Amino acid sequence: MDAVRKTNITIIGVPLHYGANRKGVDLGPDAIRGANLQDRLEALGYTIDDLGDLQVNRQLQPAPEDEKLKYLSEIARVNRELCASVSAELGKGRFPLVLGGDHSIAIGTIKGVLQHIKRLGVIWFDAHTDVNTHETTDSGHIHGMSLAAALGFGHGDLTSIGGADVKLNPGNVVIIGARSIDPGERAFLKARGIRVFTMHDIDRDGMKRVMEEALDIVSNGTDGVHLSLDLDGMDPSAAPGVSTPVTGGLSYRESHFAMEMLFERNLLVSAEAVEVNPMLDRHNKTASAAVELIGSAFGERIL
Ligand code: 4U7
Ligand code: MN
Ligand code: MN
Ligand code: MN
Repeated sequence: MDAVRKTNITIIGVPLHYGANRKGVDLGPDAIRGANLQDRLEALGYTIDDLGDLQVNRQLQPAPEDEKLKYLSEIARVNRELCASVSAELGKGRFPLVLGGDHSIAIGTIKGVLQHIKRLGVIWFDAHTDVNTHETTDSGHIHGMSLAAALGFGHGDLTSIGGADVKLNPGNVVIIGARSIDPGERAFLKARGIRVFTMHDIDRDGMKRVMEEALDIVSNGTDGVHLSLDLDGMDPSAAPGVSTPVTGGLSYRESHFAMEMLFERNLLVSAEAVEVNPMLDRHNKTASAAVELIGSAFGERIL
């Protein structure tokens, strides 16, 4: 492991909502910035460069209801740009911190990181597992397909981003907080042997044991870890402003404790916070939770 604690962070906003097919999540990057992300990280001693937002076409015609890859071409285009930007920042020795937008942007982020770190571990914090493909999806929403695409499964326009042979190893991925898994996803996760820590596991074993095991898995035989933080992993009482809330989620403190344990192991090389939807939020609570969780992952302490 040579994942250093990088002190130079680059913020990249991706105001994309097409993967969720729901307005509002495109306002996520500014809501997160507005919750004082930069000040908070600077107070921890990091140097921040905010590149602003990638351009997203705002005028697309509505996708047909039965379309299984809604807004594929715009999502693929934005993700290719994101992949290039993330890769360029890592190439300069900086830490990419990507602000979503819906979770489809994980494809571009992860493919960009993989350009530099071939053996990459991933912590996928989420109520969902996002391993649908156009063959298994009901909704046709690409934010439910992003982990599959980063593993090399799904439509070629998604899997080819950053190179079709550039992909995650399923043995280096853990999902934490899952409680809504589609039948096709269940089969996928079983077939690929992906370790899923469901809410049941967390209830039974506690976050401490779950994170110890999760961190062992993502650090074993890897050269760095990416954090993909879908705010809907938290319980809707702590993070109400998300595109697809699911009851029975991680508490505020469980989520923070997971981030604090992650910081203690000094594994992170990149991170993203996604699915913050200010139009469904109350008092910017979810954007604030995102900033607070990022703070913990970067070393904030209570005392
Ligand atoms: B998110 C879903 F059917 N599985 O595919 C789907 F439940 O990035 C939800 O985790 C996907 O928020 C949620 O549409 C994607 C659904
Ligand atoms: Mn997700
Ligand atoms: Mn989710
Ligand atoms: Mn969601």
